[in-house]
Amino acid sequence: MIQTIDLRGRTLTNAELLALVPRSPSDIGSAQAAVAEIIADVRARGEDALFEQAERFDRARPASIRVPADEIAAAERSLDPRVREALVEAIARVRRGTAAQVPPEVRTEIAPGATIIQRWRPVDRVGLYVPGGKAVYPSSVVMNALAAQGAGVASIALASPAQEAFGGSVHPTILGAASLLGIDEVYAMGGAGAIGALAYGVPGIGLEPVQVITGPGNLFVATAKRAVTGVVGIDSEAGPTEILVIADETASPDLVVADLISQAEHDELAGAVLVTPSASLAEAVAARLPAAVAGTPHADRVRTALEGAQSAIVLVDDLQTACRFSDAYGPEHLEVQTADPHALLPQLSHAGAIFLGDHTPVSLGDYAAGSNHVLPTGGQARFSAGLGAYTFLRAQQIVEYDRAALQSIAHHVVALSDAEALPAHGAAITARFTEGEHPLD
Ligand code: HSO
Ligand code: ZN
Repeated sequence: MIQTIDLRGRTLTNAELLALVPRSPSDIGSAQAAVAEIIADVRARGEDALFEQAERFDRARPASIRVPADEIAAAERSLDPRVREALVEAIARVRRGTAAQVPPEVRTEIAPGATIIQRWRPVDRVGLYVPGGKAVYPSSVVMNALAAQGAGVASIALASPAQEAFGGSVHPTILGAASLLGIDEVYAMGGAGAIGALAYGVPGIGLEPVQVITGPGNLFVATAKRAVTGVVGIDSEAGPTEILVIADETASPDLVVADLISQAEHDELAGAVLVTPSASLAEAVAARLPAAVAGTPHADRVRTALEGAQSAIVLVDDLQTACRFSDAYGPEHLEVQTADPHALLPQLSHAGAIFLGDHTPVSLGDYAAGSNHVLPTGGQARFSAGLGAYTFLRAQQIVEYDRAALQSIAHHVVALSDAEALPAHGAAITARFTEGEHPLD
């Protein structure tokens, strides 16, 4: 049911490893033209375009695009008490984890009388996108909102597709989670149109443009986020979820099977990869997968994901090669189930999040570990981080020199400004001193 890639006995360069990584290509380019049209329509016709798009793409007729505040509050009261309690606990844990992500202000004395302060400022307003497709993810509301709130973002707008099953409004569990997080600005809009509306604003309904848009979504959402980048900042272009497990002979095949299936459950395109030097573990996992898949509620989806080109059991010579393979892949989620998981950490650089040991499955992180579950997919972990308070923060340097400090560096600035044929730069320095104390004397 799952392909095996046998790399044993082969010495591979990083480029060769990369070529062997089981992953389906992203086809973000394919939706560009359609997405540009959808966004242009929202900019031109505002709410009317959003109503039309809700009908066309979500087969839903929202009574209004902005969800009324009393509906959001009512949704919180109607939350299943078990779900409410779990959300409250998840919120508390992720809030604590997020607080640790805010870097402190640092003051550096470069020379006597010369200081630079580096401080971190949040953006003013952000847009959170919560998908409404195959599954409803109140946990994603928690992850996105807390990262922004932890950064100190003052204004949050949430967008989620209109759902016909709920009178054309946003799914009540999403609304309930939003209310628990103190979010009262919610819009029943989805897909590329929603991203355009957040980026450019919709004056007719009082939707002010945001500065950063985050959150997962389908191909159209990812394409739209790319299209508005530059107008706003984005977290990353979220693709199908993926899990890579590095395991040795000490790992439990049943736990590995359970964890691979857990993420394959998201999507037919989800990727699940086991990398191991243990032939017996590989065999045991391959042997147990079919029955375990058959017994899982979303068996068809899981089977498609595991049979796809993006999933594999990869046999390697040793754990060191397993780490090299993982770094070449750059997984969204990396689990390490080995005798000494900590020993591998120095060799693991490119992963959205790393889950260590037998008792830290990815699904814990999906909901309630205290970490964030919005993580870079498709190899983006090689150059970007998961969502955190820092996603909404900008570093800012505050520079202050006193007179003596400026005087002592002045001749160097003048020399460099002369070298660049920008003498007015130097003149702005010398203008601050009288002839007798001329900095070049
Ligand atoms: N594993 C998903 C997040 C999620 N799982 C939400 C369950 N609900 C992407 O990291
Ligand atoms: Zn998940």
